[in-house]
Amino acid sequence: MSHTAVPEKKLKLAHVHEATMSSNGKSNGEKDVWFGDQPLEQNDPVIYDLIRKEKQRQINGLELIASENFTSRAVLEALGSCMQNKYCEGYPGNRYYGGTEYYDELEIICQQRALEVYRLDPEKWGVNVQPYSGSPANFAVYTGVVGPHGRIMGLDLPDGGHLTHGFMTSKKKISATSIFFESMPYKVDPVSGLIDYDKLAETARLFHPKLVIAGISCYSRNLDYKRFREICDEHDAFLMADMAHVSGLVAADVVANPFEVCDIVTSTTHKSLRGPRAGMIFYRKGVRKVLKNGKEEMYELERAINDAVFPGLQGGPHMHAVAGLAVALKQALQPEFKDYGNKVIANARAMSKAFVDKGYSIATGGTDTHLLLLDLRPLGLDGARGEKVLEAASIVCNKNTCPGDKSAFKPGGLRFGTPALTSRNLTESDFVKVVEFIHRALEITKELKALSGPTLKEFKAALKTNAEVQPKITALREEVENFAKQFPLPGLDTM
Ligand code: DSN
Repeated sequence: MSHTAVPEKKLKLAHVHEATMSSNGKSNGEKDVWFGDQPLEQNDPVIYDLIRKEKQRQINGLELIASENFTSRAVLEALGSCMQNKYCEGYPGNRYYGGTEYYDELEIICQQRALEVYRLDPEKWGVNVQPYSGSPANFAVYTGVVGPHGRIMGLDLPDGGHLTHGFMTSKKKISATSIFFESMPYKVDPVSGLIDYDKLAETARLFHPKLVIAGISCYSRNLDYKRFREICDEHDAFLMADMAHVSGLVAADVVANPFEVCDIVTSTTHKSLRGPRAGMIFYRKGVRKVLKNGKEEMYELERAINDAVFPGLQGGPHMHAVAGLAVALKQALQPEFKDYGNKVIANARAMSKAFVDKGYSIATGGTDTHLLLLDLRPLGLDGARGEKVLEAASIVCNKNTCPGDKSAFKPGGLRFGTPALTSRNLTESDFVKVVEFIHRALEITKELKALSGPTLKEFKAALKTNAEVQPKITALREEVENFAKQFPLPGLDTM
């Protein structure tokens, strides 16, 4: 509907609304049918109240999900801006709708900042900042570069890979990336927990992948990108890094850098990068290699990837997210961001050491990054029970498979990450205290497991009703919340 079709009365109401509102939020006399200027609190108290409660939960709790973070007030303001109102199909200078002048400028600034953050030469690298998030970004790369039923190899999900790296089980192709592309996973060594690169090389010699994914969802060690490169080169395959988890750490230059040897790098932007929920795809440009006859083979990724994002898979980009991303990238260019990256890793190491000091087992023995995987199997516990008790104590993390686990549905461990709490300025000694809280919750988990029936359902029911553990959980939650409240949350003044 064109705006001329909107009844004039409605448009007028949007303008006169403030003047005609009484203190109880009702309009004086005229029936308010448009609500254009009404604050959320008045316009939709139900949703307002849910947001208020969620904000309180974020303030009171200890957020340890490795893929989450607290973005800044400036990013939240950009996300909540009028930039969300506009359709912008196409790319800068070539849009399908009018009125996109400022969006072209915005998208170009965002692209420039993205290249600058990762110290990339614009002659050799390009970037698409339109993907809605990491999963669409990965799917766009496979669509544009690999093609239908082309062969991909990614780290298996139970071994720390991501759904979109081709996940399937023996019974079902679960991710669309294993339905529309032919997927062959590689794995970690079940004892060391480290990626088994020799086995990956051996399997690749049989499978001949078109693209190998170096990326993780739960793996705490630096990836050996050079080894991945060697494996790809044997098959003339593309090497794609999915740096979603570590994109902030790569920006801060405190972990292994995928850009040195990869052809393509995808990412989300809301994890360690601390931006809005969105995605990016970086691709190489120029000469790919010099052939034996001296001719140059060029990269042809730019067109393939851009076309796959739009019009291949997406419609209008979410330009408010692009605005938020541009803001986050500017923040990532500041010297303070390097400091943040160093602290994220120092805090993860402090957490890992504190667990080991208490006799716990950490997959791979420690961490080089922002996350660690606590193996609960030696204690006779599992991730699902641990996660539930921690949640009851306002400590938020997620159950995760450990090396050697047979199924993603019965995970033996818990994944913890430090990006979010580092954004609240917790230091290494604070994280040692956090480990103390987690230890107490796991002691309660052991006790409750012995008292409840054998199933998870019985355990969950007992968690709500058991008279012996209830007071312990309540006391722990109070301590956790009092501790958490000392650390201000970024963006607190925005809704
Ligand atoms: N859910 C994210 C993670 O935790 O790794 C990735 O999509």
